Amino acid sequence: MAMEMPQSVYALRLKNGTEMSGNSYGTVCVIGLGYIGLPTAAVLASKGISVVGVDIDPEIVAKISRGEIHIVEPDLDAVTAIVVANGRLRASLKPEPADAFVIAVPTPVRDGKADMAYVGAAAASIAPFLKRGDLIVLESTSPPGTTADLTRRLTEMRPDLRFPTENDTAPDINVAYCPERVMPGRVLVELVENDRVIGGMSAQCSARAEELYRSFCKGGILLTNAPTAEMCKLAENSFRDVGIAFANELSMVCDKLGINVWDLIRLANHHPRVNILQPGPGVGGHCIAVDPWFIVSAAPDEAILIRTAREVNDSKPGHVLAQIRAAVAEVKKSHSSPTVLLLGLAFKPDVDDLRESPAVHIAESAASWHDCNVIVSEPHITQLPPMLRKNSNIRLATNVDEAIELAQIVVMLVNHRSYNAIAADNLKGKLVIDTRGVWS
Ligand code: SAJ
Repeated sequence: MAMEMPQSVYALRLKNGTEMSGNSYGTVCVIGLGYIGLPTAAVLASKGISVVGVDIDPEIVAKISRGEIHIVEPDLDAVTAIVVANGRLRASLKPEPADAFVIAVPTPVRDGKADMAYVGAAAASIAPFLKRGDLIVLESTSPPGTTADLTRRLTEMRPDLRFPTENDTAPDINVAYCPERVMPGRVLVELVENDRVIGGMSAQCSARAEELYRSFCKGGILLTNAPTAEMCKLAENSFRDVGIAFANELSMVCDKLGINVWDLIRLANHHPRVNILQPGPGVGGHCIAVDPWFIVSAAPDEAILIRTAREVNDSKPGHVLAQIRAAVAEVKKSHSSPTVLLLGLAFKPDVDDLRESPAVHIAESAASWHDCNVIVSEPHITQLPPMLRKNSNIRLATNVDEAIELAQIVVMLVNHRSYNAIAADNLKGKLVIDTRGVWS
């Protein structure tokens, strides 16, 4: 069967696997081959740049070296296979000398604070390979001041090189911050089409970084300083978190008042200046549920709304659990052991990513009650994640229609496209808790 060329590959105008970028970066080393690093490495390689992708996980390195990928992202498999086969992308456990280094490692939040250990380790790993004229770009979501800290640490590790300072306009090494802003599920399209914000440690650093991103980015490239670029990313995700918190709070208010929140939002959004987002079971993923805390920890007395929005969104799974609990109590009046079907585990529709997913949290708590059976449906996985394997009263559905037949309580947690096929008739006589407004 002929391989259909994905749309985003067309968008890259890939010819025979590569298209020469024409800039001064012949080699780029990308540190971290996760949800951002791997697509960035593959897209750079597709522009004819020789890319070494570095990861500390030997399995990831082995997989990419075979031209395969370890994450689910539309079209990334095809692009990676091409650039690995033509030798433009190599995966390695160790960095190598390059003209530019792009750092895309995780910055998890622990106890409300950003854990910058992976960024520190990435800096230490590239320090021995730096030479005059090199560019370093940090893409990991980071608290304001991180790029300056990174520069200070590198200055200590490589005293033989001149790093950028406010007064040094022509340093040996250029350092900039350029946040990733792509949406999982649309990464290849958005990497190429979205605007980018670049904050250099100096104007020269910004200009050098702009040159790199121009090689693949068709969107606008907006130059600023490093702390503004760092804060820009945090502000974008906090803006969305606050918007979702408003929708989630409305849903809880409406539940109390007996008003259909979905009808309400539909009607209110007819106002030309109102655009309320959608309530759900809570906010998940590694970005929106995390990044606002970086602002809160940088300015705890000022970031009141941002903190409250996080708390509202974090409280939503508890609200859904209380609804399920009430439904179980109702069904127990006629069944000794009710069956609850939870539809969806991913953190949002049509992705396989279970990270920080409110649906997982809801499933974990429901399974610990022991007075009901829990069936979980998630079309993107073949076995339950480890935290859901602890209890014997929870299992993964193999067929969603059969699971609906068995259940007295059906909870819509993630509106995956495949659930559109569920016939409304099959839900007759069930207690339905619809956190996404699919049937409401
Ligand atoms: N959600 C709702 N209601 C909505 C929209 C989303 O409950 O109306 C929930 C989703 O179900 C999910 C969570 O919010 O649990 C986050 O999903 P999302 O689709 O809003 O965002 P992410 O986390 O996939 O990607 C975000 C994007 N940021 C913004 O839209 C401002 C993306 O552009 C960023 O690159 C990404 O974070 C990131 O990496 O920071």
